[in-house]
Amino acid sequence: VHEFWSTQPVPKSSEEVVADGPLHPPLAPELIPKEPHPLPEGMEWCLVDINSPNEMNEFHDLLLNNYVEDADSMFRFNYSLEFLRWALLPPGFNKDWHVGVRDSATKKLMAFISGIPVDIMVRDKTIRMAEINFLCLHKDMRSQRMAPLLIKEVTRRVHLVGIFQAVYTAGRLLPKPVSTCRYFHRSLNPKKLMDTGFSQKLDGTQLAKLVSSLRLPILTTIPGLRAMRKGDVSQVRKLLNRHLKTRYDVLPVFRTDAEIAHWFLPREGVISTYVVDDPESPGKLSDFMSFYSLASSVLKPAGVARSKGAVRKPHGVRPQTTHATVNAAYMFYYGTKTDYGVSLTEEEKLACGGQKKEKALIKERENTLIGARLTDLARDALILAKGAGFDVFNCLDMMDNSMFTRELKFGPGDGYLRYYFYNYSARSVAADKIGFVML
Ligand code: JJ1
Repeated sequence: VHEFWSTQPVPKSSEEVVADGPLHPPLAPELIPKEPHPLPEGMEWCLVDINSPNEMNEFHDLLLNNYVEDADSMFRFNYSLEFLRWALLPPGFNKDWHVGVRDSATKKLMAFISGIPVDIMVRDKTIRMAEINFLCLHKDMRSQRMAPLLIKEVTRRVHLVGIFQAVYTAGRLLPKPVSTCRYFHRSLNPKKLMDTGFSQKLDGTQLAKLVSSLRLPILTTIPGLRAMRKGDVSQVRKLLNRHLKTRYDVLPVFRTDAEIAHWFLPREGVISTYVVDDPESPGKLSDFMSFYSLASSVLKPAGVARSKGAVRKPHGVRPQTTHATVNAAYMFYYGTKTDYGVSLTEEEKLACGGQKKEKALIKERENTLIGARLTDLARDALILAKGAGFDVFNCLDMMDNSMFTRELKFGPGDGYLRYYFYNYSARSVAADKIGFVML
């Protein structure tokens, strides 16, 4: 069934993975081809220089017209130029992993795939991996079996630097996800979401009710919440690494302050990070949270994508079609110190009658506190996102997000995100144990 994936070091769909580990050992250098895989006649490999405004415009254009869409082709991701620079130029990036394919005759950019280096911890093991993203084929060359060539070529380039594992996500089901996450959405601009077909059509009365139930305060509520600055970097690093390690089974390890500065210092229209600078002890951070900005283009007017045979709505209630994009904020990483120092009284310990029950009770108390704190942080994130003009706030049911989605009126979307490893078979991971966000 999988002409390509059945030849690759990934678990078979049918197999249940029972132990974590590589599927094949590191390749001896002489077994790694020194030259790119051949391409079909008329196509050639290139690098896309992320620092070149011209090449970036070509890359941006390719994605704008050909990248990921929802199941009904009503929306397509619209990554901004600045976002793509942020995503592809982290500390330690490798320019050889920004791989393009051009039409030899016209030199038009027809395909792309990228990798960036990342240290991923899977349960107790930390592994240097390539994080593969932005695989994109021009619509005119779909079903020419090009994706396998791009994947093999980026794999070869990753192998050349002695890395033999990769992590990637896809909306589609491939062999074999280590985890499946669902998208959740919190409407900030219900009228616009309705008009673009992003959310369900409602009549005037229903919409008015919805608008009032979704109303948010103008001001954030957590005392000491402010935008992150350079001086916060090392505290954010410690907060984040600890939060990820104590709560999740799959997580990135942020080894340097430079990485934290890159991924978290605010960049207008790209990444927003807020810290809680404890008013009791100024300069000491107790929490932080972040969200990134990713618009989607509106492809078809709502109502056109109705299933065959559906009755055309009378003109008066036909949706507006004047919005070009839906501006979405996506939950990125957060961290909190809230669970420090939860302890039991002697009385409670006695009542537990054993270490095991004590541990469970402490965990339960920590979770209650963390849930309440994350709900406050996420509510402030919604307020800030609304104030910044976003139409919707998105997240997955990964990390501890399910602790706040219900209370904050997120609803499930129709999209899923599956997490995969290349050359690493890992026992499956529950969505709420995934602590690694892909852009
Ligand atoms: O955005 C998504 N779905 C939206 C729009 C659906 C339009 C019809 N298909 C959605 N809307 C409902 C919102 C509603 C708001 C109020 C509360 C209840 C919900 O469900 C989906 C995610 O749900 N997006 C996609 O499918 C895009 C692709 C996702 C896969 C990404 C793969 C990335 C690969 C590279 O890393």
